[in-house]
Amino acid sequence: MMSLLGDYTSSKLSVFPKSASSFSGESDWVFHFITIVCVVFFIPIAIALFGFAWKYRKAKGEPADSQVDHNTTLELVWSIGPSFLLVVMFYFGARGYLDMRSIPEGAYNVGVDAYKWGWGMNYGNGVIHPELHVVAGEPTKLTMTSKDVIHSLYIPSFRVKKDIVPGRYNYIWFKAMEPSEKVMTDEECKQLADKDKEENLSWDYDARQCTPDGYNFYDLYCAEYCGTNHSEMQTVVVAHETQEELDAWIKKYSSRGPDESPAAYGAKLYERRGCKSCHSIDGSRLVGPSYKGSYGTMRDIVGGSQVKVDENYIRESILNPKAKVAIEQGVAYQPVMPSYKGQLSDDDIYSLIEFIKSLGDASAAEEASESPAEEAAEMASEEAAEAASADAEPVSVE
Ligand code: HEC
Ligand SMILES: [Cu+2]
Repeated sequence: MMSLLGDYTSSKLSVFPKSASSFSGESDWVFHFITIVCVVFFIPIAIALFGFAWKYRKAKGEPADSQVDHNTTLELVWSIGPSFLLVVMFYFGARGYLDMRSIPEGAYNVGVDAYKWGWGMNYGNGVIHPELHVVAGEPTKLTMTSKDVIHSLYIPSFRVKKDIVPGRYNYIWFKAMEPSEKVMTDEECKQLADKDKEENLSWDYDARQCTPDGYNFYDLYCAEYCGTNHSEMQTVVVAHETQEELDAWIKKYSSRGPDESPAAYGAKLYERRGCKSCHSIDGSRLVGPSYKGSYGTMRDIVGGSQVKVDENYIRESILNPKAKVAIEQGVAYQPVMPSYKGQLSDDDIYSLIEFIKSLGDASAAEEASESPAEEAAEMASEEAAEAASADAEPVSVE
């Protein structure tokens, strides 16, 4: 479960989260102005309504008499007077809207990929991470697409919200005004992350109120109901002080470290790239099958045949999930997994496969019990099968 609320002000009186973008001052001002005007008109009108109803009431049974009369001056005053207020509201509303619609030249561009149920922020060069990182004081433009249904990106403290519609690009821009603070040292973060790993937990943004890199954050939500786990479609925004700091952060996530094992990096991708929201590693059935102990087993697929969960099947499942749709205990899964074609490098896929293997490998146990002769025979037939499948269907990643 996730709930963020990293950006609410400590003041108990404040209705809104922190005002943290170049839009939020004016947006709040217009909102308060309209609210106050409405209240100022509503109260005297309501009082007059009840007052006159009381004053001119008739006793029961008495016939109503017609009172067709009017006061031209009075009617002109209460019609023309408030229309000036409407023009003022329109002016400020339209000005704010146009400002939000015109993206400044040279804005820092981040791609946003929304899917059921998570976010992939694309920083270019294959770096995709669920957190949105930007530079404070500089305009940022988000180019947003959806893999499946309509989502909506909403950053309350920046006062920006925009629907993300499948099949087209939608844009949004903002300028974060206040950099996020580094509230935890790298050392502390590492200790917590190691502890999480031991206990098989993921980073708790809510309890710690900071990111795994130690920054406090602004909340980012999906604001368009998009299915079962819509309420968990949340992530965080971090505003860095300088472009250099942001670049350093991006670099940190750019690829597998030189000493990092593929399985360990695969575990990170599993969290970062959203596999986690649909696949468990403890055997429980979520939206998709659990990875636990699945490697090397036989999987029933829609259409009536079976397939061995091996490197090729996993790779195909990641690049073209609808090619073979899994069935478990007689119940087929909904084919809702998005394709990761062009989004994961070969090394990423390799790392994910090694990660899945590390969660239990049925074929390793099986092989160990086989006699050398059997093993040789199997290897020969496997090679033949591999050669055949390579001819039939080359899998490409761009
Ligand atoms: C929106 C939910 C969703 C997300 C996100 C998702 N998957 Fe899936 N995945 C499924 C479903 C549902 C199936 C079963 C249906 C099918 O085979 O298409 C599946 C099947 C698979 C399979 C075949 C598993 C088996 O045992 O038969 C693999 C492997 C897989 N996914 C890997 C991944 C990886 C790796 C990621 C992240 C990079 C990922 N999935 C992200 C929903 C998801
Ligand atoms: Cu959504």
